[in-house]
Amino acid sequence: MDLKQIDQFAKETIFEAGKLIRDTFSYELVVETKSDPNDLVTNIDRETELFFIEKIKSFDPSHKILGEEGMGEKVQNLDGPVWILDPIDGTMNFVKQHRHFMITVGFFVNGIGKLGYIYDVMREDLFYAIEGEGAWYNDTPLRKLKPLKIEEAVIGINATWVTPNKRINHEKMIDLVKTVRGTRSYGSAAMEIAFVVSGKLDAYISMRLSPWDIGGGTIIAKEVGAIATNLNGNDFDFLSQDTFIIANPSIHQLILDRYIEEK
Ligand code: 2AM
Ligand code: CA
Ligand code: CA
Ligand code: CA
Repeated sequence: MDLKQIDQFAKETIFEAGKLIRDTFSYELVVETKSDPNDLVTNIDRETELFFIEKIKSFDPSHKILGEEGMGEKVQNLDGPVWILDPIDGTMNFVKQHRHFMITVGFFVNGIGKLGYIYDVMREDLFYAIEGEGAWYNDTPLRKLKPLKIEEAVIGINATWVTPNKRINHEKMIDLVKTVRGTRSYGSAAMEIAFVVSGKLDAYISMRLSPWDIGGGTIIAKEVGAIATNLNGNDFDFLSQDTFIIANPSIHQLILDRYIEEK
């Protein structure tokens, strides 16, 4: 398998999809809801996923595709070459803000992450990695993350987690928010992951994400030394939904030990 060739194909397809989104969304956006009134999907999410499926199938029909909108076949396992992709991560940002939404793509072979991409569609910024070769922000190599103290950390976290909830001890989350230097909430998991791997955030925590939200990002994470796990400290479950943390290696375990207590 020629990873360089697949990387070239992935980048071309992502750039082309990004251009299609930029060129069309201002005049033909149809917004619907999915699991709840805040869970949005648009015709462009679906069309972009279909665009990827058609491109990948003509590139190599043996490759499997797992996408958020379920337009690919049902993926039961990660055997062989598998693309895990989210055509638009941050759909609410897309609909409301017309910015801060990502295309994110991971290419796995037998469950091992080989190529990872997070593309900021409006900024035309690409974060990507090739397993074992490093990670880049556009043409600039991303450096290994430098250690820091929790008091110096800026973390991505959704405000609802510091209010009483069924899943976690929110008092400990309040402690975390008070301890760190600052918090941010961008509304796109892939964008927050891109910020952690490039040192613009030091951690990002989510109570529920799906494989396509993080697939590409975890591959970039590995190349810069960021640690990505579920909130039990184990590998994220790529065939289901799971909790998620990605963090600078100097604070990952500390956040889990001191501040995360699941009910
Ligand atoms: P999405 O925009 O692709 O749906 C928003 O906080 C972040 O969480 C986005 O990355 C969003 O991805 C993701 N997310 C995962 N499950 C979600 C859900 N049920 N409703 C809204 N956002 C969800
Ligand atoms: Ca969605
Ligand atoms: Ca998503
Ligand atoms: Ca999505």
